[in-house]
Amino acid sequence: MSITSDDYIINPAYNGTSDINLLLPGANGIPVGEKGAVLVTVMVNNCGSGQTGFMNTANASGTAPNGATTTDISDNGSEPDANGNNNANEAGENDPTPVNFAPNPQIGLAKRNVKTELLPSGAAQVTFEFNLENLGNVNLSNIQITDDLAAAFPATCVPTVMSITSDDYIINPAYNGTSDINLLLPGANGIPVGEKGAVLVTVMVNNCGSAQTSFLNTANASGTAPNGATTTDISDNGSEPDANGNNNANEAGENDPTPVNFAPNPQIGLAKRNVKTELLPSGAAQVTFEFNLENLGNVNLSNIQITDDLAAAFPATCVPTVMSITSDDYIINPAYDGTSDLNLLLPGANGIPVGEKGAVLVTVMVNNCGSGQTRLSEHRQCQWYSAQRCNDHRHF
Ligand SMILES: [Ca+2]
Ligand SMILES: [Ca+2]
Ligand SMILES: [Ca+2]
Ligand SMILES: [Ca+2]
Repeated sequence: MSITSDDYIINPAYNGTSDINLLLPGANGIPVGEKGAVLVTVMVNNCGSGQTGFMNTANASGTAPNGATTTDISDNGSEPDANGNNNANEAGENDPTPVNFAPNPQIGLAKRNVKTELLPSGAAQVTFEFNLENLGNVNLSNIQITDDLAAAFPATCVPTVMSITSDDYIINPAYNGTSDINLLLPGANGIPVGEKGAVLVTVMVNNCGSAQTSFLNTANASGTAPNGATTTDISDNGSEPDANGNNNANEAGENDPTPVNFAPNPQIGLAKRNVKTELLPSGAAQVTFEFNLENLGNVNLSNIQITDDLAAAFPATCVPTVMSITSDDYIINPAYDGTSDLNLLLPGANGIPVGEKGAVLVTVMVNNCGSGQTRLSEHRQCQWYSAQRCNDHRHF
């Protein structure tokens, strides 16, 4: 049992029976419009099996400068004045707070397709994340997740489990998704009230054939309450087992299958950032750009290239000169000058695997943009460019 508050001086003698004051008498005030909270934890013993439902209210009081007293009967929840009329002591806002000791075992499971990678061999490597949660009011033992890969990837597909890992549970090393569909070691795992845990599974799928590219897949969770009752759930797609937050994950809209698709989907993504612009006393400007490349699709990409036309970026009379081009991730093109050779990467020399990222840094010296100018300014630069260019180069 405990009583704490960040806002008030609590009454350490509060025991809820002979002393029912939560706050130290005469020691606390509350300014207009302010709020404050008190947290009480109570251990309740010996209720017996016939007594499981309880209703409960608390009372508040305070004194005004003119000596008038104001009181309120608590409302259920965290909002004293739900209708916002500055009167909390009215019908609909004095409702008791229910407490229930009836065991309510509730397990929830979500299944997410983290990554699908199509390999040159024609096989696909699929990674799933399973998120398990105890949504009930009793600890669960003997918890299990089952996922039938033969049902998920039917003949002629041949699924093979490449890895199964968890930071939270003891996994079943014999899981193969076909003859043994238990992800967790049977009898070895439990989950306390309110806790969550995850399991990651990577599966290699071979031999599906070109006609079979779209799959739907569900997993199942189960656990045992202290009274021996069992709770089960069908997985929902994504990482949240109980999207509507009602502590019941096994309902319509929360048992949806997880899609997997083997149709090739090449997707490259590029971002360009102005890391630094340095205006030199000479009137030249030194500009550093960072290019971030990402493989957002499900196939590895070869022959990747980034082009950047500096003559278009900095038109006459500007003279852009590449000072440096570097990358920790790719073989750069040492001949890149941004005018006659626009390729940042050495042609034919670079690839990017599914889900990977990489960066290139380029520093450019820009001279001679305007006669009679000793420094470039954004304002002046914008006068020279068309409106579109001006927006594009606002960083310059
Ligand atoms: Ca009200
Ligand atoms: Ca009230
Ligand atoms: Ca729900
Ligand atoms: Ca569900």
